[in-house]
Amino acid sequence: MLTLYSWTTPNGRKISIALEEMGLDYTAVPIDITKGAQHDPAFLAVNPNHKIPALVDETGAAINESGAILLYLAEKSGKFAPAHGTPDYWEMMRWLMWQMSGFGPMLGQAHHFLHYNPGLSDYSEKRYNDEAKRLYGILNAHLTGRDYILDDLSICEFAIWPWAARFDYHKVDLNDFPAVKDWYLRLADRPGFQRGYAQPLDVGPIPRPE
Ligand SMILES: N[C@@H](CCC(=O)N[C@@H](CS)C(=O)NCC(=O)O)C(=O)O
Repeated sequence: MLTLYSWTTPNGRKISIALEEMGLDYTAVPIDITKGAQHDPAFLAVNPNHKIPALVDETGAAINESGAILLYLAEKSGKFAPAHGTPDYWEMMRWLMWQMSGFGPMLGQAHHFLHYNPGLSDYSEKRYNDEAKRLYGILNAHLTGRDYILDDLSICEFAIWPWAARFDYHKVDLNDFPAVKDWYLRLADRPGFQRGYAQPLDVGPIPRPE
């Protein structure tokens, strides 16, 4: 049994989507970061970094950092990752690191300035919206003519898709990135993505671009 500590955010949904698609048994424990639950001593015993997601396996593993959790789950399930050390494995790692260092932190900054604190800094709004669009351009070029980031569905989708689901927060029109839009909507129709999106709480349907 696995215990996922999470909230209704992109980094949390990465893991619940992965767990659903992998068919692994888990319990989702809500950590309401809007009320400061990430600072509770009981949660800090699981993740001293004060952030969701965190995963505890009954085998004794306790992991934080969503990229590390995805790699752990791919290894545990034997699914959604190419064989270790192959060129495809490193292609997967390249996209996972791209998400963890760019298409996550930069979009998070865009959310801070464009969605949660609009009007505070024109400079910052432009800087992070421009960077969000640059990153979508990279993803769009890669996905043009392909169904998935790798040859098949992989943990790269679990890492990247939940951030694209916040397109409204970073003020990106998916119609400007047609290959990303097709990929996004195809994944949004998967029952595993829908179940994972609704964890640890169901806050409404997956957003769809007009
Ligand atoms: N690099 C971390 C980032 C985790 C993260 O930023 N989590 C956010 C929610 S998406 C959080 O817990 N924020 C609460 C806070 O910063 O106090 C990961 O990928 O797991």
